Amino acid sequence: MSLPSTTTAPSWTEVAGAFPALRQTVNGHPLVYLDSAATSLKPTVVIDAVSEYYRDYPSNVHRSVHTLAGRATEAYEAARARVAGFIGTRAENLVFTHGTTESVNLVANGWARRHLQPGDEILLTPAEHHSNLVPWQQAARATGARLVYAELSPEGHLSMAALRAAFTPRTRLVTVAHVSNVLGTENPIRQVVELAHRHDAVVVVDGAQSVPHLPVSVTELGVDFFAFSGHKMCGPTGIGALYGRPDRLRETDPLLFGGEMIAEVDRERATWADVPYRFEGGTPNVAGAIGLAAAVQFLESVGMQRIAVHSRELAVEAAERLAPLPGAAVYGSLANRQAVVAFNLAGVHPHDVAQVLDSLGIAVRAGHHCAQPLMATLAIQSSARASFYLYNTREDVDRLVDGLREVGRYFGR
Ligand code: 7TS
Repeated sequence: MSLPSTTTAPSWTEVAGAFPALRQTVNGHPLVYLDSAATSLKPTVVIDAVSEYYRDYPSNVHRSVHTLAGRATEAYEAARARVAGFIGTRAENLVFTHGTTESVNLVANGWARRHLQPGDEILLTPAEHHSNLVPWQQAARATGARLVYAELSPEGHLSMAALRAAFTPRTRLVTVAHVSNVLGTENPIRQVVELAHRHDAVVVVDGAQSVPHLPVSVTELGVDFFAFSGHKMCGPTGIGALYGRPDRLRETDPLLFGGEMIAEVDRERATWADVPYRFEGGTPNVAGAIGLAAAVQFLESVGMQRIAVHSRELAVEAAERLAPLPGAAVYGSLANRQAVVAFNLAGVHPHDVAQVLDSLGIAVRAGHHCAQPLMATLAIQSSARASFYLYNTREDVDRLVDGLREVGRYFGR
């Protein structure tokens, strides 16, 4: 179903009805999808926008003059403008990438390797997703820079005091997740930026878990770079973006060299196209960009403020109801919690938790969540994780809690 084109926001029942994947049973039960932090479901409007491109105007962009190519180019650039507007910036500051991982790699390779010197420091936290950690390890190795960690507070929050204490005259770059994919904590990015800029350090924010859930303005946050993924915000896989402040993008080297990203090429050398095109070497993911723009339009029609409140309420309710279950440990505190609840049941491996829940039609993730340093900090190997989004309901929380009671019975707890 596409959403009604009224000016009033759709009800949550109408929203859930827009996601065809929810119209199925899994292992004999209606699907409860609680793995949106890994990837979200896709609404019909997104699937249709992608199909329409492939069906009606499947052309390359920025080259041929024929009508279909013109339409594809127009749609691709309109998508850039819409996605940029969604995060509070202009099209020329938005680079399409294949997702957060590529966006961070672009900054780590193109900016950090060019600007960091031996002994410079990259400041980050132990809660980073591997995609916002390993690229910095590599950049540090290549430049002789060092990684410095600001330890988390006892509740698992980014501690501004610890961050402040970790700054030295050599701190050149600070990188943190906007929202942790394990703890669900929203970090105070504005304060981080204020502190970092006072020390002339560049701020790179991993927005993979924030852009899907919160109204975000990169301009208001004042960040230098901001990375996010389309597939976690109702868009297709294989598309995402990097925002860069115009001056920062101009001092960043491209990651991919070849077609599309050049101005002129002779036998010996080449010059680069303008920002942001110089960062999009090769044929881009045209369908992905068009699908992501449809996702943004969909999210805007529901309202980001409403989505933020909705998924936070469900996560907080889940956390509050899980905590008293026998042997339950819920990670992270309720304060600042966004849509994610990571937990363990004593004596039950999280994979077993996920398996039993799956047998009841409930999809959760189990594992280290690509955050092994955080697992080590929490002194656990892995956890189960339920993550909520705009199509989830109170009944889904009931089903999760009932499912976990069943897990407890199954394992004799
Ligand atoms: N950063 C954070 C905070 C993430 O949660 C993820 C993906 C990434 C970066 C990487 O995004 P990608 O689109 O480039 O893969 N997180 C998860 C997760 O929590 N479960 O599966 C993927």
